[in-house]
Amino acid sequence: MKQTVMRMLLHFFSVLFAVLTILVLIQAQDQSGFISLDCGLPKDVNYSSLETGINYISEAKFIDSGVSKRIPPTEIIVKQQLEHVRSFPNGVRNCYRINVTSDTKYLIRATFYYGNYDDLNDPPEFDLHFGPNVWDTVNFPNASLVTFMEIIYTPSLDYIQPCLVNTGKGTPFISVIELRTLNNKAYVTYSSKSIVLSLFRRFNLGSISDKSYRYKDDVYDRIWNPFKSGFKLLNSSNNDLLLQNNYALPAIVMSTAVTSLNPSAPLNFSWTANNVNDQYYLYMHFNEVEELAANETREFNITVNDRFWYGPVTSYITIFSREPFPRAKTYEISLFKTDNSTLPPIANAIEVYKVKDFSQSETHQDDVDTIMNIKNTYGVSRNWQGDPCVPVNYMWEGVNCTIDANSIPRITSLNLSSSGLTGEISSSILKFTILQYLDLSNNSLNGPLPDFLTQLRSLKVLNVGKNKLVGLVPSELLDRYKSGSLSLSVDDNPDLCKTESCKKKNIVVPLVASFSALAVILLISLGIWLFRRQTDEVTSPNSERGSMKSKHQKFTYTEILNITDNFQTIIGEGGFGTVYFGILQDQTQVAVKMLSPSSMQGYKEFQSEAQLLTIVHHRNLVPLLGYCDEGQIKALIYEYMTNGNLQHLLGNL
Ligand SMILES: *[C@@H]1O[C@H](CO)[C@@H](O)[C@H](O)[C@H]1NC(C)=O
Ligand SMILES: *[C@@H]1O[C@H](CO)[C@@H](O)[C@H](O)[C@H]1NC(C)=O
Ligand SMILES: *[C@@H]1O[C@H](CO)[C@@H](O)[C@H](O)[C@H]1NC(C)=O
Ligand SMILES: *[C@@H]1O[C@H](CO)[C@@H](O)[C@H](O)[C@H]1NC(C)=O
Ligand SMILES: *[C@@H]1O[C@H](CO)[C@@H](O)[C@H](O)[C@H]1NC(C)=O
Ligand SMILES: *[C@@H]1O[C@H](CO)[C@@H](O)[C@H](O)[C@H]1NC(C)=O
Ligand SMILES: *[C@@H]1O[C@H](CO)[C@@H](O)[C@H](O)[C@H]1NC(C)=O
Ligand SMILES: *[C@@H]1O[C@H](CO)[C@@H](O)[C@H](O)[C@H]1NC(C)=O
Ligand SMILES: *[C@@H]1O[C@H](CO)[C@@H](O)[C@H](O)[C@H]1NC(C)=O
Ligand SMILES: *[C@@H]1O[C@H](CO)[C@@H](O)[C@H](O)[C@H]1NC(C)=O
Ligand SMILES: CC(=O)N[C@H]1CO[C@H](CO)[C@@H](O)[C@@H]1O
Repeated sequence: MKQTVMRMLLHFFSVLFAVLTILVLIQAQDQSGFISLDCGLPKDVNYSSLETGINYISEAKFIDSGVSKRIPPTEIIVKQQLEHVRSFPNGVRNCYRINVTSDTKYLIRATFYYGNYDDLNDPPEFDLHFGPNVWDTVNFPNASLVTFMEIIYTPSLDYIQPCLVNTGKGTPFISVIELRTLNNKAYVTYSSKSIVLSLFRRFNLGSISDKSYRYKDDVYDRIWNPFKSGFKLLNSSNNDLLLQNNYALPAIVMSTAVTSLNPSAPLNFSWTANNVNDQYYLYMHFNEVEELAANETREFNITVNDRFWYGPVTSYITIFSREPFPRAKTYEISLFKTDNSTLPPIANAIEVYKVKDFSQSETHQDDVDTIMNIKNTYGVSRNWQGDPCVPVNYMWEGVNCTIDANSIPRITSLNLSSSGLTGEISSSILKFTILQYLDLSNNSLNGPLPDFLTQLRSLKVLNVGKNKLVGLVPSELLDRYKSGSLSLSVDDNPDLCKTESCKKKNIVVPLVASFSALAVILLISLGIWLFRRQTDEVTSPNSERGSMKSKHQKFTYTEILNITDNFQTIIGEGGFGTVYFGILQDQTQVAVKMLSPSSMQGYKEFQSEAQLLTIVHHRNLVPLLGYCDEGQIKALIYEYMTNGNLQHLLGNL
């Protein structure tokens, strides 16, 4: 009895365990919060990496410049996502714009593999910016190596703009951009200003294999490289006991550890700063990998450059800095066994981050949205990418900015002179609440000079000269001009008036214009009528067919099938399709040119030929009797001339 209950319980728990395992696996498959861009991959292409199962997509929709290039097949390509690059031969700064969720912590990784894609055998050096801030310099000490940069960053806006900047040392390019949302409670820094952490070192300590682990072992797709030299390795036989914290560390990484070769000596790690002004944050991850007997304990304290940092460490835990360490040339981390401990210290994983100064704020989002709106509305074809105002030396052409009281850049000046603008003046300009200077001169803007411009209270200069604006200049703008608070230029707009009296005069002009237009139309109609009468006489010996023509200009596909007797007789093969013999209901013999659907050029010609030939008839043209335009089916129906010029018919289409 007892045994059956036990067995049932065991069964229940094994089922529960299996379900939990499946749930864990399902969770591990989840790529929500991942954005994985394979740069240079042809537009709309996507694939799942064989190595990791990560779904990579083309980044073409996130950037409107650069060219797609492929690593030559002679190079060794270790990973599929490194096969293409996007290269930026034009423009000094080229930027991606990637939508993100603001106030969410992201791990953002940019990867570069040169692979001699440009056949120059000379890897370039260039800068990587992050919006208005400098992220890093990308260089390749060894052309065959993959370089990557990784930051942990919490965007305050709902987009990020990684930029590649040409510094005169070769053409910038990029291979992969990856974004992964992290737990907001992990990698917390207790600092007043929001700090960006840039990856310096990340190691899987005591790994028994030479593999790097990432997704799916790591739900956040951090890359853990093996590190084992100089230590004694420890690996656990049961990973099931792995506890989890906000860092969601991979079990495979936490199941191995290192300890010092001499059990009584401290366990030491060290690194040398690239630059003594750099500041570092350290994250150490611990997990017991041995089964301790009742009389055994493991306990240790940690010092950094001989200063007490944390202790005693006793169990599964992540230890991290709340503040960056005091600046130093080298950093020496030592794990000391406490007096009570019977076992030496261990460590399973270590991460070191360098502080990045991303303190330059991005331009006010309203201003950015407005200028993007204007760029799209008018199709402005300038190299407007990345942040419009900052860094100052990359400020957009035609834009001037100021830094407001909250250190946020704002747009104060917009010069779109001679930019081929058409259409009316867009009211979205009003969202530039502190605009002082607006130059829209020498374009083809039409419509009125709108009243709403008076709402731009800070406006000091308004130049709309050399356009096609009509109507009256708003009186408030004129008042401001007269009082000297606004420099206003409205010259060279033939139909724009400064006074009411001028407006009355203007009403006459459109009237005259419409009268003359009417006259022209009448004249043209008369001409066509005369012309058609003449040509009809030539091409239509009997008036009956003339009337049939105008009635049956458009044929249906079913009619075509009837006319050609299901495409019974081929009379020729033209460049853009086949010509069939057919007979109309009135026994007129016709040639039916079927346009092959693949031929786009053919389709354009089809349209113009159909339009032209149904209107104009001429003795030197084969008379067109009609056409068919039903979806994919395009056909032209000509009069069939037994002694006529078949070559002409074929060559025409
Ligand atoms: C990947 O491509 C397929 C079609 O090839 C498409 O249906 C799918 O939506 C694409 N996936 C993504 C994430 O773009
Ligand atoms: C990004 O977001 C903006 C505004 O929310 C939207 O207009 C745009 O289409 C998005 N871009 C992409 C590539 O999804
Ligand atoms: C570059 O790296 C590869 C692979 O690690 C190595 O074989 C090669 O010798 C290196 N070349 C140079 C110039 O360091
Ligand atoms: C480890 O560091 C401590 C102090 O930081 C030092 O005394 C000791 O010699 C170091 N041990 C090794 C093996 O480097
Ligand atoms: C713990 O106990 C075992 C026997 O139970 C003994 O062999 C071992 O030396 C003890 N270890 C320590 C550190 O006391
Ligand atoms: C470890 O740190 C504790 C304080 O947390 C201290 O009392 C103890 O003396 C330290 N032990 C060693 C060996 O440094
Ligand atoms: C060390 O062991 C002694 C006696 O077993 C105990 O009183 C003391 O609290 C322990 N110290 C620590 C830091 O655990
Ligand atoms: C921007 O400001 C600079 C310096 O004040 C000035 O030289 C330049 O003409 C301004 N550009 C525009 C478009 O207003
Ligand atoms: C405005 O742009 C035009 C054309 O690009 C340029 O000629 C003019 O100097 C600019 N105005 C100012 C104030 O910079
Ligand atoms: C006006 O714009 C045209 C092109 O849009 C340009 O060729 C011309 O030089 C411009 N005139 C002035 C005065 O800037
Ligand atoms: C403590 C422990 O389990 N060590 C093992 C770690 O893995 C290596 C290689 O698989 C074994 O040789 C060790 O015995």
